[in-house]
Amino acid sequence: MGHLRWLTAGESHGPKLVATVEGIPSGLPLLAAHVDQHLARRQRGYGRGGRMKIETDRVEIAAGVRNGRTLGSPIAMILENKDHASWHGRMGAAPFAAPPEPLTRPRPGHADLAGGLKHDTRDLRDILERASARETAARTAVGAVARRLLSEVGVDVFAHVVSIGGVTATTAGRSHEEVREIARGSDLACADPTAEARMKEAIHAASHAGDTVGGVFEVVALGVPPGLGSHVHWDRKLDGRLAQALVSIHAVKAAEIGDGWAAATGRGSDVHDAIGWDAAAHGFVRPTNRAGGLEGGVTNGSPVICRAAMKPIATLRRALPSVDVVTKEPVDAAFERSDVCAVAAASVVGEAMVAITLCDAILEKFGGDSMVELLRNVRGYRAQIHAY
Ligand code: EPS
Repeated sequence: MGHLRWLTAGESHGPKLVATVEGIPSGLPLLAAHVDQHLARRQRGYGRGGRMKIETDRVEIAAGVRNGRTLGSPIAMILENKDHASWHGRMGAAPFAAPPEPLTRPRPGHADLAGGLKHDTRDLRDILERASARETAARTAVGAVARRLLSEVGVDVFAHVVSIGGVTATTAGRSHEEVREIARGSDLACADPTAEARMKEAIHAASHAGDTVGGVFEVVALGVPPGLGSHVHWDRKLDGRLAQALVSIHAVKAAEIGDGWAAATGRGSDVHDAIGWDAAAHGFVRPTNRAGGLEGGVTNGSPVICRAAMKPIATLRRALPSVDVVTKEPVDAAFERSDVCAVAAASVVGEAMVAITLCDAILEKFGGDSMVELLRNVRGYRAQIHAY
């Protein structure tokens, strides 16, 4: 809803990625290390491509922070693309000395053809450079700022991989905290070690076949106060905002909240979460959380749970049939270094997008120009809820 405003700029092999974040109150402790830890997590994962060996993403906080604390002014963050060094003469703002070879063989599933048609370019590099998932490094940096604010409010966001290449993990019987800890230690951000081993086999087999695999990840937010979002208008409902945030991630084709698609098949009595009252704690309790923490577009105090489905990456070594956009002849789609599977990385980006969306909803509800003011408002509201 625009209480937290942010934009990224940057091409995959351009000199730098840039992110600007506006709306964070003053007085939030923020160090480059807070951002770098999540940038490093995004670069991990079995099945990543050669790019991850070249880049070790580190943020430079160029504005909006003084002496380790936010100023309330726009925060500017810069990430260097180390790989840019090998793209001189092909990427960069200055006119090229000689025209580089244009990329004319669009990859089915990538933005190449649709973007080429839209922007009237026959060098599809003009499109793919920005469409690349490299941009998610900048989103991860923005998400890290949002996470810092959320942690002051007592909200923790984590993700884990639910399936890859048709192999599904089971987390039944595990607490959210256990899932978070096991996933944090896994190469695939997966909380089921048996499934993780089979997922690696699926990635390995796809790699051998020159192919790619997708999957599903789940993002969980703990400690979310009830009452974020709104029931009154389509664009203020938090479930819709979360879905938009998740589907905007590269290669994500679907998102669900709570039981999502499965909720469409059961009866109402199977789907809805009963309401109880805990007299000792003086609070409402929900023995189940099929709604994923959202009812009517508003958080209900249960953990917020969303899932996103990522299609297999569109850059295949065993290239798919395509058409040269200049000659109109049938060709193999272009292949450049890529990932075989980036679902674990996407789960970190999913954490970032959910954190950004929740941070926006928190700023919308509690406002405040300083963290002191914001946290006072949060405390007052929590006391009000307790007295309800
Ligand atoms: C990525 C950087 C990209 C790709 C990948 C993700 O770098 P490069 O194109 O130089 O290898 O590895 O992007 C895609 C798979 C894609 O389809 O755009 C990253 O930083 O995550």
